[in-house]
Amino acid sequence: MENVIKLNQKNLAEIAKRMPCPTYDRSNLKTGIVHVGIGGFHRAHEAFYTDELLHNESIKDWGICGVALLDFDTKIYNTLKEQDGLYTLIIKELDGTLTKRVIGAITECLFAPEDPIKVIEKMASPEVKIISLTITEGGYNYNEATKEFDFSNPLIQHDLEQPKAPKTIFGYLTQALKLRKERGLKGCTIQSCDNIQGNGHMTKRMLLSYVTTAEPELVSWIEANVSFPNAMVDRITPATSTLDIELLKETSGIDDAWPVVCEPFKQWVIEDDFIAGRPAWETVGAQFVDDVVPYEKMKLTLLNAGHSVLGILGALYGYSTIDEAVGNADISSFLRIYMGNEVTPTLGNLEGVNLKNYKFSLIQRFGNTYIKDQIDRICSQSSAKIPIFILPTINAQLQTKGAIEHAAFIIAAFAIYSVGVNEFGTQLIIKDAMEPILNQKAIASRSNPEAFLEIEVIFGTLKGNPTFVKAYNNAYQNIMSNGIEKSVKDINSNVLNEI
Ligand code: CS2
Repeated sequence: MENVIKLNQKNLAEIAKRMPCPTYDRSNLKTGIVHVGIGGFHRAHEAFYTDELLHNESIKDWGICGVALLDFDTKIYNTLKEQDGLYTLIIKELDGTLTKRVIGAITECLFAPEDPIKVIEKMASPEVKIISLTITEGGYNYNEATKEFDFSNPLIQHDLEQPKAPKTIFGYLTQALKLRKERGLKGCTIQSCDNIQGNGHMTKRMLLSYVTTAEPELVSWIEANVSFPNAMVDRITPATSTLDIELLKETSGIDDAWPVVCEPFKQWVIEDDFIAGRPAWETVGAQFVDDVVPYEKMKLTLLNAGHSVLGILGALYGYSTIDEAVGNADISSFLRIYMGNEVTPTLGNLEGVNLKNYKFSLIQRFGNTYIKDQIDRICSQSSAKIPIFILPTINAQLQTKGAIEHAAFIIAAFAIYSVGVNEFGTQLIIKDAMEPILNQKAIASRSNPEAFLEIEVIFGTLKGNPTFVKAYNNAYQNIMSNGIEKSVKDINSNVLNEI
């Protein structure tokens, strides 16, 4: 398309002739939310819901200040700054059509490494009622082996030594809450939007561990003045590709350096525990419930674990996207058996949820061929994901003597994946904070498969469980001797029950 228009506030009226844009007055919004972690997921989810809400012109208190916490986030910060916080959301419908719109809810952006004090002041500002987080599963600094906050992390040590120039979320929150207390201000809500079971509980426990050491006299103030609602968040948001950027230019004439692509489905189930008030997100589709824990468990152990299954097996088969993996009948059958036989018995009764439909809808969502969700994205940081997505199922099934064969197979496949090359000779891109140890143990597993289970921060006490170890060893040997395709067929053939 000729006459490509750069996305920014100045050009918004012109852009509105080409695609739906915010119709509310962005300059007139107070910042009620500080959000840390302005990656694709936040922009497809919380910022999207908030943008919908802001179209009700009477709502003026809930603009979002996006905070980029890490040096790694420089590019997204620069992009959003240049585009006045605006970006395009491209929803890839199941039939391949694209629904596009400009999202305007992020009205300010801050880059923490450049000016930490500015971020702390913003978090402590009286008009801010919610500090929300998408800092990834690994960002909570939880040690699976000790079940405690990990004080050995050098960044945490840095924050304890230099509290006014923190690097971690815990350092920032502590300083901001301290300021609120000293200034006699009200507390606020800290709202996790990450894929963690009991994400609010986890945030509170990890923050209080840090504060107990860093600022012990702040602990009771936090307990009385800060709330930490649990929430289940859901929308598949693959990494944006250069093709997405080019296509947006060609089809809509919009030059957006970093649009976000996502699936049509979205879900947000939140506990209604917002000590300083909250946006009426229920008017735009969020659900407020008293206890979100069962919903979280369902989503983490079916959707996110399902992703990991497809990602790890898919990589060993040589696929590069999730729809390719689920499109393979044997992998899809493996996933259905895992969900039906191993995960479902651990979920108990989920009131109001049709679990069968939920599982079917997941297979359909994974199969959206337009999303092209990258296996590399799904497999990245698996060392932080597996303990949350898959281990709870294994542990619960071991306790009730339920089936664990497919789960053990996934862990064996993960060990084989972590060598970094599949049986067809394709190099696997392993993006993982624990990559060196994963690789070292994966190589040691070639002669002694159990070596991989020695990574306690991922697998906890699993290596001491003979039932699990036996199933794991069988799966490992089977994959190594017969190849991934035949061993998946074999393990499926022993089970009838799917979904
Ligand atoms: C994925 C999630 O990162 C992952 O492994 O499972 O990003 C997933 O796409 C979202 O949680 C969907 O809500």
